Amino acid sequence: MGTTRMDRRFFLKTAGAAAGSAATVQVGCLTYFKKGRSASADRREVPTTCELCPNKCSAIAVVEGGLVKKLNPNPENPKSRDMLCARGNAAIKQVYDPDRLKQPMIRVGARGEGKWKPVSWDEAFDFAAKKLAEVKAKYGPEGTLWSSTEGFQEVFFKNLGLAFGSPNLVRHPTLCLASVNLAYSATFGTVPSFDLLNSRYVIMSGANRFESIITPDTMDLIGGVMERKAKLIYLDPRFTVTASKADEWYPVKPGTDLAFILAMIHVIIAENRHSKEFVAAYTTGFDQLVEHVKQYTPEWAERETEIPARDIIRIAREFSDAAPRSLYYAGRRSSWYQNDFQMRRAQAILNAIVGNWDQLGGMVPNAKLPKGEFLFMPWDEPKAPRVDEIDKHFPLAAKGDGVYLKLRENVLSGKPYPVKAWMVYKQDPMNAMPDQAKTLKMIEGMDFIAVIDVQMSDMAWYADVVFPESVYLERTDPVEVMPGIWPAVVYRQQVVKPIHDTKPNLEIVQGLAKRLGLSDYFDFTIEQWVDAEFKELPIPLAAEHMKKHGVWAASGQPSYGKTLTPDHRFVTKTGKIEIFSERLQEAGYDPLPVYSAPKQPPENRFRLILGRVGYFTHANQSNNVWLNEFMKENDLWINPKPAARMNIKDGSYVTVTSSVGAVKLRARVTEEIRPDCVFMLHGFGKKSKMQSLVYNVGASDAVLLETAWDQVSGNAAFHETFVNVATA
Ligand SMILES: Nc1nc2c(c(=O)[nH]1)N[C@H]1C(S)=C(S)[C@@H](COP(=O)(O)OP(=O)(O)OC[C@H]3O[C@@H](n4cnc5c(=O)[nH]c(N)nc54)[C@H](O)[C@@H]3O)O[C@H]1N2
Ligand SMILES: Nc1nc2c(c(=O)[nH]1)N[C@H]1C(S)=C(S)[C@@H](COP(=O)(O)OP(=O)(O)OC[C@H]3O[C@@H](n4cnc5c(=O)[nH]c(N)nc54)[C@H](O)[C@@H]3O)O[C@H]1N2
Ligand code: SF4
Ligand SMILES: [Mo]
Repeated sequence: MGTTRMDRRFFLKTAGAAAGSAATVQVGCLTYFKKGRSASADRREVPTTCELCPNKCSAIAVVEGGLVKKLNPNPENPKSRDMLCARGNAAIKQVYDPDRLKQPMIRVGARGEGKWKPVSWDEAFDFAAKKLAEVKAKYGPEGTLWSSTEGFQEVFFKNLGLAFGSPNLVRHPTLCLASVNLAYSATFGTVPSFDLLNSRYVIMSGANRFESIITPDTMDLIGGVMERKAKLIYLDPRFTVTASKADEWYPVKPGTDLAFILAMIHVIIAENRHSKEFVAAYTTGFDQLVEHVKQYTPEWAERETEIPARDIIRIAREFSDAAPRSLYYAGRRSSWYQNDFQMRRAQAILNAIVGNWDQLGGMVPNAKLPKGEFLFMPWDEPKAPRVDEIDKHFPLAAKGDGVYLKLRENVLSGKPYPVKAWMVYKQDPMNAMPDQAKTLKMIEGMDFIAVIDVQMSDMAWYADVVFPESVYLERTDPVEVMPGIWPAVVYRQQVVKPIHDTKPNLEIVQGLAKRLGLSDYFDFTIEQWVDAEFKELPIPLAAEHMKKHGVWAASGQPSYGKTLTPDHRFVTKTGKIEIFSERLQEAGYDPLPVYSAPKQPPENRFRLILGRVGYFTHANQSNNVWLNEFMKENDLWINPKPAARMNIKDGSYVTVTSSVGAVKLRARVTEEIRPDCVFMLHGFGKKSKMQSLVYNVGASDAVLLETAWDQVSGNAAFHETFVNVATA
């Protein structure tokens, strides 16, 4: 499909006079509730797209008397497969949250003191624009940092940063999945999906799919594993819900999964179980791999991983027997260890040599559906290089996302140049980055901080101005393509009008752009934008369809094997699947995954590991009144053996200390974790008093985590921190 340049004339032609902005209606919360109770007759069902986590499931909102009464799953989306999770349901409480941000606010006390002055939008915009202009005059546009996490309106925020002239946009991937993405791209030239619905043998390193929900993987696993069509082998130092559903659970020694995978490759090659035809036709570097893995015997791996050699051998045999309908699943959050990239590379190689690429029940390259794409009016390339020096330190990393932790180091040191303003959209670096004290130092060094959020996050709590965004049920957002084995296009339309003095992100960006002389870049309404996107969808009456259904998916079933033709070139240097990677070698990295043992905690110290539960997303929903019912306070999982040694009782308070911080938590003494590590959940111990349910309740893992990153991708290494635990 073609690309459409967006300008005013184009809109006049295609969209005419669009409907007025969503944010003009402001109704007091109380009046609104009252109205809702007396007028239940006007029931409407509005298809939309959930925004409570990155999955973007299709939902149908039931509105009665102007109030969102219920959210139902939308069966038409093949990615969300007629599912709406607990968080998705609780989005209602995001709208009617008494703690939510209700109007723009400017800080009046010291940063973090919590003294705020409610202001008009004009005042807030004028203030921010003046501060940004001051920083630009003093330090250049590169003196401003633009941080954001995925979201359908993120594009507007990023483009404001670019139009302003800053090279310093930084996104969440290097706190999340940068190493796994880079590892699969380095091997296959792309990041595939995993066909869990049709797989018969699945191995997962830590990917906790029954709690850390990824669509459609979670539902497909439930379909496959729970109905016993597939065998699930699960490695995790913790007994998670996924472990409880698996056929076999191995409490692997943390940081040693790479040894397990290399030993599996060793067995498969030694027993001649790899797919000779596939390897010959589609890969390069297999001969080097044969030599390389000779050293990695199952007996050696048993000593590293504490998984018995006989199990490693059996699993390798079962895995290759089940191929191509077998998978070593990639996992999503790969912000684990400093060699994470190589661990994920080894998985990719293992998958490749059994020939499960582009196969039913194997890995499948993502399909995409076309939609209109807009070119913004061009801006000048930024003159300064990125402050994180990504080209120098991480030549293979995704340039547009930046490298978050290296960026923080450089901003703190003022080298290569000072960065003095921090713009934040839909992100909470106070909790998403390790070492909160260091993030606070970075905050202290800023001349100006603005945050766009729906609630008073800890980051917002330290800002100078807070812009309240309307929550997703109050917004219309750009149309989004969801790539996958069975791709879809989804649409988020406004369900109810904003109930407070909030605006969608586009209008916040426009308010700032106007005052920064950048209006021309954002000279459109969201309705115009969306209409123009609909025009490129290859379906009849696309706008009507999307408004009525909220989703469009290709008809028929997914097809496999499109890339398995003699003339297919993978997007790699050699055009083949790269087992041995010259590109890595040229960049100074190991061209094949080399094992190095993780450092071990000294006696009486523990490795801190992280993860999720099904009912919160990251650090951002523990204050949701429905979800908070599931868990009021986070705790520290600790094994009974060390707990007994230290006289720690279940439910008693302990002090947890790392080299960068200390917190107090209740102990949960449980066999469900190995004795050498402890676990805590994300999202508690908030500093923001406007998260009243979790302010100062429990603790934030970010206080304890030390700064470390994966060498190749720059992805944060969150599982490299050792802590002391003592009775409080
Ligand atoms: N300590 C620690 N750090 C981590 C992780 C961890 O487990 N522990 N996990 C890592 C991972 S995997 C990821 S992906 C990142 C995620 O890191 P973040 O992107 O920071 O994660 P969230 O907490 O989901 O969201 C941040 C903010 O977005 C706001 N928000 C939600 N919806 C909207 C909206 O519609 N509009 C606007 N403007 N704001 C909205 C929320 O209120 C919240 O304050 O964190 C990483 N960092
Ligand atoms: N409910 C819910 N669902 C979510 C999210 C959410 O916040 N809440 N966030 C979404 C996002 S952005 C992401 S990135 C994904 C994250 O989902 P996943 O990729 O599944 O990652 P986590 O659940 O953070 O951590 C996985 C597990 O790794 C284990 N682990 C720690 N160290 C090791 C080790 O050395 N080896 C092995 N084998 N296991 C280890 C931990 O105990 C933990 O159970 O979830 C997504 N889905
Ligand atoms: S998994 Fe849950 S929170 Fe995430 S988009 Fe789907 S329904 Fe919403
Ligand atoms: Mo993530």
